Amino acid sequence: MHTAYIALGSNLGSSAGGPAETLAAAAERLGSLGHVGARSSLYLTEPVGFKEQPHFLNAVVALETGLSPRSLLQRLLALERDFGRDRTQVVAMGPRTLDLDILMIGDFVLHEAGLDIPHPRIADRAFMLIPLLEIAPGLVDPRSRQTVAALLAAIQACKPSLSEQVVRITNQTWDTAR
Ligand code: PH2
Ligand code: MG
Ligand code: MG
Repeated sequence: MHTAYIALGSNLGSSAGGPAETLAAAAERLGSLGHVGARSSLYLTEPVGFKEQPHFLNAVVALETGLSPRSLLQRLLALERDFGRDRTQVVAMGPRTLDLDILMIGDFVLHEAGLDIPHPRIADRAFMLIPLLEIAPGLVDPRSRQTVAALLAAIQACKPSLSEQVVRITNQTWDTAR
């Protein structure tokens, strides 16, 4: 068994409803891949990369799973498709109904086709680090060997406006399922 940390993101509605309902339904479906443990709060976040798109909702959940990294990835991609993710018309970094990214899984460090673990951009992305810090404050990134708190402090040092870009929100649908 490994503990995987999965980042959830959405800025378009799906069959489940708006982004908040989509993330809540997706978190529930993650239960079919293992045991969902801690769930972060929901965060309203400024789009990173491609700016001309709606704000995102982001969160991170811990998943205890016996799946291998590759199997977990396949299952996450299938879940994304179930929530209407369309990878045929991709704007890089563009809007999506559901994005499920493996941030870390156990102590794996992998650089394989389509499977880069820990997430290759985690150290630049406050929308991943802030919710991850909330649920796993002592976690160490096995690639950089830095704590999540140290990675976040490094971003904060050059981007003091970060707290405006990643805002914790309350949402009944998400919070009642936590
Ligand atoms: N995902 C991206 C690109 N940009 N920005 C925010 N705020 N949240 C995301 O989840 C996100 C993004 C590509 O996966
Ligand atoms: Mg993704
Ligand atoms: Mg992503």
